[in-house]
Amino acid sequence: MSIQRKATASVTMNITDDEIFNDERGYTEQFQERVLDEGRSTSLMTLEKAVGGEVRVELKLNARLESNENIIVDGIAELYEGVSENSTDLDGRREFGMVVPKDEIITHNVNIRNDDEGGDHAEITIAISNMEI
Ligand SMILES: [Ca+2]
Ligand SMILES: [Ca+2]
Ligand SMILES: [Ca+2]
Repeated sequence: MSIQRKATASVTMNITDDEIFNDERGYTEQFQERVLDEGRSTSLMTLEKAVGGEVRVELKLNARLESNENIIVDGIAELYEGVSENSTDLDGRREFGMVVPKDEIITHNVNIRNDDEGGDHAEITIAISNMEI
């Protein structure tokens, strides 16, 4: 019998589109719940938010349940900035990992910046739980 656990992800995202006078700000949050089967990588969340006509932040979280019942989370956050919110100019990228032991909740903060041109930034808070089904 293979192991199954329930993962929940609760994410908040604060984004700032830097401007000379008044910065433009945006906020979003999302909650997701997924049943994980041992050994198989599963998409836990994708979240995208655009702000101020120029900035877009994308977050992807994947989760895998190990045989010791730890949940391993791999995440990628990307900040795009250009002449529209659909810009494909990637100006900042963060990869990160989390280990969430059985019956625990782990929180991780990701700060992403416009590394190429400065100014714009986003703060992301990610809480993942590893629960019984
Ligand atoms: Ca701007
Ligand atoms: Ca703007
Ligand atoms: Ca740019």
